[in-house]
Amino acid sequence: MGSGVTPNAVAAVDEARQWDRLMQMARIGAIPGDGVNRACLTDLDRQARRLLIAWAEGLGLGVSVDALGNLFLRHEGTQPGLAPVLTGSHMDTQPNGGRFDGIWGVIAGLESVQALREAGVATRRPIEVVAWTNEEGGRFAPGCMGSMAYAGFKPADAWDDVADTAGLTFGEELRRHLELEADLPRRGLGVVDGAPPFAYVECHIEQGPRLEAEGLDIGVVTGIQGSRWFTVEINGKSDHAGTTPLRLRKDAVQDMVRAITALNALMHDPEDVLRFTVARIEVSPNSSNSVAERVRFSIDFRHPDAKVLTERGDAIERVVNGALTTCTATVTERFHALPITFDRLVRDAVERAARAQGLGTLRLPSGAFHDAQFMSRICPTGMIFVPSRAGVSHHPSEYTEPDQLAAGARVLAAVLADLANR
Ligand code: HGY
Ligand code: MN
Ligand code: MN
Repeated sequence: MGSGVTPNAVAAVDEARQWDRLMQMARIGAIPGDGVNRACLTDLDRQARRLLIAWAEGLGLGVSVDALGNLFLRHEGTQPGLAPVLTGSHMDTQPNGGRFDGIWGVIAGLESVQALREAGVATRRPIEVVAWTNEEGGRFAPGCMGSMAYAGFKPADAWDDVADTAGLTFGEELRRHLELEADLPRRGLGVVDGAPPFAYVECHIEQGPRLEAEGLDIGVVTGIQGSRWFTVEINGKSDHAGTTPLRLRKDAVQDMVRAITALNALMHDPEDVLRFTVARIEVSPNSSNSVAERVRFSIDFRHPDAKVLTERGDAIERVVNGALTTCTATVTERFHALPITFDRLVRDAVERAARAQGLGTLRLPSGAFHDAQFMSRICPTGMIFVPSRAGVSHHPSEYTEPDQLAAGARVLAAVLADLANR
């Protein structure tokens, strides 16, 4: 494709329009401190999706939903039968989340497609903007359910029995969600029902400090580190806190402390590359004067080296059981995403587009996981990062400047025009 049209599309990206859409989305589930709490498959999630659909329909994009609730907005190509280029991210947030994680990737996709259409840039391939279901895994663990199912990594019903803290299951909530969106055209599920896309490119905030620290504009993401999630359930016996001698207790909380202490030793890394987090703990009966009979705690373990991820992750169950003194434990793996390296095709297209626009680029891996981790199994995939203020994310103070977000969308517009004309 001649480079003559791409500058028009790049110029057609509208910073104020993109920012206004992001701020409208941020009002759906707004929490104090400029944060957002918008869990997947909730009324807030559906409200945000309806707003996005209204914008897309206003542009003449085709709207459809698949069996996992993944939402697609299609810009038709001059050769509709060709495999499309996909771009997008997720709309669900952490419970104490920010205004940009995920949702910017979806809004940037819409903005870039709108810019291409306004600039009259025809593309051979269709372009589809996608909003993946449940990337965060906050309400229903694990994350990336929509993209994992789309990429054939797990069967569509793999998580039907996963329950949220209210006892509602993912399967029930997904069925209800699809009924409430029954007016939207349905489509098959990714590679389960059809061919893979030609390529996938995802815009996302960096969620780290490097672009800001180095004064650079665009992260050319080289890959994503591996992640493994586990749930550890420890079972003991409830007793009266005032009358039961400690030597007779089966105290699940005390054994949890021993297990986490032993896991900290297993996960010790003087180079501080390894990431080990326990952040969700449920105690039963959760009463200050009854000895705990059961606890459940989460493990989020990450590392860029598959060997470390495998060896230390596989040791978790042995280390937990070795630490217990009076209780028993069950260790269940919930999520297993190996480290991935992005394909050169998309990575180089991102770097070329950013440099052509005079933007400073940095090649870097992602510490956060993304839907792109699973899309990279089925098609050439890459990501575009923009700076995060102080590297903060998964917090209401998450922030990226309007002009930084516009620069990311301009790179995306050029990359989409490039890939969709190959
Ligand atoms: O947890 C993650 O890495 C992503 O931000 N959901
Ligand atoms: Mn995200
Ligand atoms: Mn996130």
